[in-house]
Amino acid sequence: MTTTAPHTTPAAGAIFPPAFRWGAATAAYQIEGAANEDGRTPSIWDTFSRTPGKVRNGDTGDIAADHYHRMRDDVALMASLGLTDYRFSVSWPRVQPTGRGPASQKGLDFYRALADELLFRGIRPVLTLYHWDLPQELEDAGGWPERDTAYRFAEYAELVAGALGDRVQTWTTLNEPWCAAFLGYADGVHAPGRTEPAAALRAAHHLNLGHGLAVGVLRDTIPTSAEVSLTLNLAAVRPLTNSPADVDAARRIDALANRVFLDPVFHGRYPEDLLADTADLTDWAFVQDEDLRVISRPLDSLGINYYSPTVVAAGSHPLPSPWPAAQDHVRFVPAPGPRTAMDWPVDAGGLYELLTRLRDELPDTPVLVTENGAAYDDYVDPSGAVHDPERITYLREHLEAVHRAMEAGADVRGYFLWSLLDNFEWAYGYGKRFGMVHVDYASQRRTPKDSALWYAQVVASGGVPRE
Ligand code: IFM
Repeated sequence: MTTTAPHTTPAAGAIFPPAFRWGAATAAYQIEGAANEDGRTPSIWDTFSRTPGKVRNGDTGDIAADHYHRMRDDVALMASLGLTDYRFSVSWPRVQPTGRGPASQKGLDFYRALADELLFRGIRPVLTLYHWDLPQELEDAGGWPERDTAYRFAEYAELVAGALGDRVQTWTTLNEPWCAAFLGYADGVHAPGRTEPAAALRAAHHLNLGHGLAVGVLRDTIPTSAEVSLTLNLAAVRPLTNSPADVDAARRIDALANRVFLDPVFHGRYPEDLLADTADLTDWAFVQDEDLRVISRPLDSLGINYYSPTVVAAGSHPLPSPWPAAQDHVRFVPAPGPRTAMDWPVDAGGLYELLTRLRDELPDTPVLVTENGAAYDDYVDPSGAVHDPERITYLREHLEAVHRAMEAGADVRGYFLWSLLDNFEWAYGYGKRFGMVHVDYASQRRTPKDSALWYAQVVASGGVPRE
């Protein structure tokens, strides 16, 4: 494999600070495979993907990109691309089968070996504790709508922190709790596939509580120099017009997508308008004394994942919906612009908007862009290459937006491309390819796409070359 990038200096273009972190991201269920090995038990995604009609083509994560068996080669691939950081998630049912009790030594050994391999190659491990693979037994006991799940999560965090605290410097509690709560429990398009809007609000709170409890455990277990973080997929919400009704629709979605996490985590309160908007579904009595103090334990950074903006107007949308109590108030409007294979609009302005919003609202919190990228219908051509010019354009525009936001004062410390490898894209199965490295699932052959070679050049030169 020849992926080593030449050391070039970007001719003018966007030049990032020397300490900027250049990474790629993955998640356990999406790449590991080995679903039934070494004591791993089923997660909600194993169950969901086996439920007919839930995942395109009946795809499952049983084999995925077989990373569990190819980890060392995959880390070598990262090194050949020059990555400074690698963001991965730990599979809860692999390290604590069934979600309770002692750790599986084999499970922990895998992640210790991964961290060691990364460190050996000079790549910083960035560990996420929860990227949606709740042990099925915990869902059988009620899942995230149950308060006990937050305590189980803290117990699991302690096991992982005890085993990897000496190797991993950056810790993220949750990835995209919005998806876990609202796609999983209100919309039902993600595991566990429930369509219970009130339960989704409980789930959001218990994810927040689990996060806060885990922050406490991490602070007590890992070195004080370690960085503790949380990753949110904040929505860049735009009203279609400036009419009061459209602006109010945007306010509702901002509360349900953004402030339901940002406010308790950074300000120790739930937004009043969110409580009012959802009053017909719940009185929020599940928020107990002390919860908000736990949830708002200080963080060292915030991760944000961004793909495309969200445009809304006054109106309605059908049920089931991931937006509890908003179906009679909000209409979702397709944003203009070119589309990715997900049919998501390409609009880097949304990333700039989010980063400058965080600059203003959380001026003391450094930010990592922990996911950004695009799916396209990539294939290996007869010469063995994968040409993906649209992805290069997408990455260029978004990196330039990050750079513009930094010039405008946003404290952005790193960028993680989603994703290192093509992988299991949840309900879309293997039909959507987000990787900068193509995976042929039959042979498990990895082929760096043109975008990987381009990104390697960006990393090597510390900036985005002029087009
Ligand atoms: O693949 C997902 C990832 O697991 C979470 N963030 C969005 C990505 C693309 O949909």
